[in-house]
Amino acid sequence: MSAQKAVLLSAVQPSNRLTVGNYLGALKNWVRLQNEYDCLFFAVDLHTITLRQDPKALREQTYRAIATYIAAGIDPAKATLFIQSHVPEHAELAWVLTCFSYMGELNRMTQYKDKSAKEGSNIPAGLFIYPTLMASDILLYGTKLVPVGSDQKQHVELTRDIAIRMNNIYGGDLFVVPEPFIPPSGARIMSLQDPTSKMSKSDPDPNSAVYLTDTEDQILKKVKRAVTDSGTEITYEDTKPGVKNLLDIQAAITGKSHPELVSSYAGKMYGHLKVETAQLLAQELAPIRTKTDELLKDLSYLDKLLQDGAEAARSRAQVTLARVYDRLGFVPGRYPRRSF
Ligand code: ATP
Ligand code: LTN
Repeated sequence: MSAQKAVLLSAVQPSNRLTVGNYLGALKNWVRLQNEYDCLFFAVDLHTITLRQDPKALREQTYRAIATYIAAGIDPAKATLFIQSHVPEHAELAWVLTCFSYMGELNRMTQYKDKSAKEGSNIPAGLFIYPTLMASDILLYGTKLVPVGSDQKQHVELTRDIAIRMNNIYGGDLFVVPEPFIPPSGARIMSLQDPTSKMSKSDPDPNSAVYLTDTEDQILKKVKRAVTDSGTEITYEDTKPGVKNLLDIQAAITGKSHPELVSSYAGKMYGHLKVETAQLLAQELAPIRTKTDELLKDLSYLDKLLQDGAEAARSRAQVTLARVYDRLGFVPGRYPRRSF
């Protein structure tokens, strides 16, 4: 970590095992960018309770998420790794930001619209204000870059709006205004069962997603069963979302361009594309799966790492929260009296 490097921050909800969508849209890019930035990566357990979670599963998945970050290539000696609920400043700043966000803008969030539509008449209020907690995660650390999949772009834009709004009232140096980093390929991996909707770890159909815990056999079965399109020719077009999705997965793993991939499949069948995509996935994910399982055998190592991570994160978060409370006019209590 170096003070001169800009801050990069991202997180995943431990609401289930991670999918290859989370990996290609987020994690893989964290690994690519980690050396150029001062990085913080965490598991957002406070976010997961916007929908009901099984406590035992949540605990296991939270450890697993952190272990997966390391297994995927995040260097715990360089990045700060922690669990959101271990740093209470996240919930505290979130309250402030909730008071500076508008019902109308929260109501326009597509993730809220999608998730609340599945909840019937009892929609948890947390689901509605969820983006202000995410804004808090980001603004607490003076974050410049937020690498996420394209579904999260809207939340990062809302974070920018809230930051700019508060900077205009309380001084331009209150918050650093962050930017999203959306990868050129892999930003939106689609469900294997419905290639018109996003692959999601909370999809109840396990065949819709490749999980990072899946074995080579399971990956092959799922990808072979993936819904493709009518026709036989392998082209990269919106009218063939199933084929397009498999090509996207390949592009995100190999770094090859879509035209390059399409031309390599000239005269070949969908079956070829499926088997080769499955093989690429299996190759990429096997070492991550093995390393994750290894790390999960030693929870005391992870606990120590997470405790250090939370301490490091807290001392940074407190500086921001103290500044915000001071600018708002709160009487200093917990934090020493100082003039910001
Ligand atoms: P849930 O189903 O619980 O909402 P999710 O699978 O959508 O979960 P999140 O925890 O919301 O995952 O997202 C973690 C990160 O992974 C975010 O950066 C998000 O943009 C990215 N991501 C999630 N799904 C995909 C996907 N299908 N393709 C690319 N990136 C994705
Ligand atoms: N809302 C995000 C997860 C998330 C996040 C963040 C991502 C919570 N806080 C801060 C980047 C930066 C999601 O993926 N659903």
